[in-house]
Amino acid sequence: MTSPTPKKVDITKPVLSKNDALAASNRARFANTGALVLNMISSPGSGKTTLLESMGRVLGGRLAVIEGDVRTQRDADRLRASGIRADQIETEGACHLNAQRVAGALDVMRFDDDPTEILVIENVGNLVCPSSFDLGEHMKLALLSLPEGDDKVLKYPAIFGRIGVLLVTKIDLLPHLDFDVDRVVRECASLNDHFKTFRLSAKTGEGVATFCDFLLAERAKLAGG
Ligand SMILES: Nc1nc2c(ncn2[C@@H]2O[C@H](COP(=O)(O)OP(=O)(O)OP(=O)(O)O)[C@@H](O)[C@H]2O)c(=O)[nH]1
Ligand SMILES: [Mg+2]
Repeated sequence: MTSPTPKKVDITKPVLSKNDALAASNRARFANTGALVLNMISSPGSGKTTLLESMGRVLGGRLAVIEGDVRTQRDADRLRASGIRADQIETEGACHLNAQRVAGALDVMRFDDDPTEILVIENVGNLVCPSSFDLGEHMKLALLSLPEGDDKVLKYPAIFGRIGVLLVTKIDLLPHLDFDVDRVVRECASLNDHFKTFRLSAKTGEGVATFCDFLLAERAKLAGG
């Protein structure tokens, strides 16, 4: 007697559909306040928090941040020390944020009554897991920093295929590293036909104001302006 062929059950499906429902509820909250919301994704250490500190110098009180890390409040502490409204989610082991944890952070921040114009959700440092989880954001953006190497886009197609913005960061290091920015943009364009690229340095501030202007213009479009 032959044993029946085992049926494949995709256990990620119910998790993702529950997440999608909660993401839709977050999206409705974002629509109510008119804030532009970004899901910021990259490898650990590529410069997400440093860029947010630099953006805070340009955007002032228009910027708020939800931080995601496996452990510690370090990133939110850094941002608050530079005067940016921030709340920290500690995932206690999970390699990505989910819509439910973001909803909790929105409550803590009293986001619905808040004047935030740009809300950035800094995801857990990881180029794989965060790409599958909708948080209700308007746009995913990925950082790729020069020290990581210019071959990464095609190795991590799920995220680079879904982004609205590609930030090539730590551009101040270009004279010291072999990094072909055009290759990165070309390979991203082979996966994605709707992203914009910015080259910037959070350290020198190069490109940061231009990027912030773009975000404010995107927010104005949401408001029909
Ligand atoms: N040269 C240079 N260094 C940078 C730049 N941005 C960040 N760094 C450095 O990169 C390191 C990591 O920066 P973080 O901002 O903590 O990186 P992160 O992506 O937030 O890291 P995780 O939250 O751990 O994922 C720090 O030592 C920063 O000083 C930059 O534009 N140029
Ligand atoms: Mg960080």
